[in-house]
Amino acid sequence: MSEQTPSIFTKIINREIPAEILFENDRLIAIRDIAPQAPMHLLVIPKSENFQNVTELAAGDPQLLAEIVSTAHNLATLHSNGEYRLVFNTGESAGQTVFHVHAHVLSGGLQEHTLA
Ligand code: IU
Repeated sequence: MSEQTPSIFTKIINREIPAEILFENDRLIAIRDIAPQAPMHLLVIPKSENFQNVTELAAGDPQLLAEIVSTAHNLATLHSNGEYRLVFNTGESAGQTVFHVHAHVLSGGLQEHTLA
């Protein structure tokens, strides 16, 4: 998938594309990944389209990055055993397909090499 505006995630936030939404506040949304790579595979997504990847997010809004981590913890506690892997694919060669920053939150019976 190439870059697009609005992004696929903005369309989900705007309810133009369906998704299973597990959490939402004014700054973030969390959905189930449609192609799960683990028994629990969620995406935590800032609503802002200002950041394409985690490097930009960490530099531009570190508090929002911290909120992603606490949201991942809370959802892994609610929907799994509280232990989780957090993955930010950054760049096409690293597997990033949607250039609207998002964290993969994987939990429960992970495969050794699962990188989302
Ligand atoms: P990536 O890190 O940019 O490759 O992650 C994009 C993810 O978005 C990928 O795991 C897809 O399965 C997922 N996804 C989704 O959950 N719902 C959608 O409608 C679309 C992609 I399109």
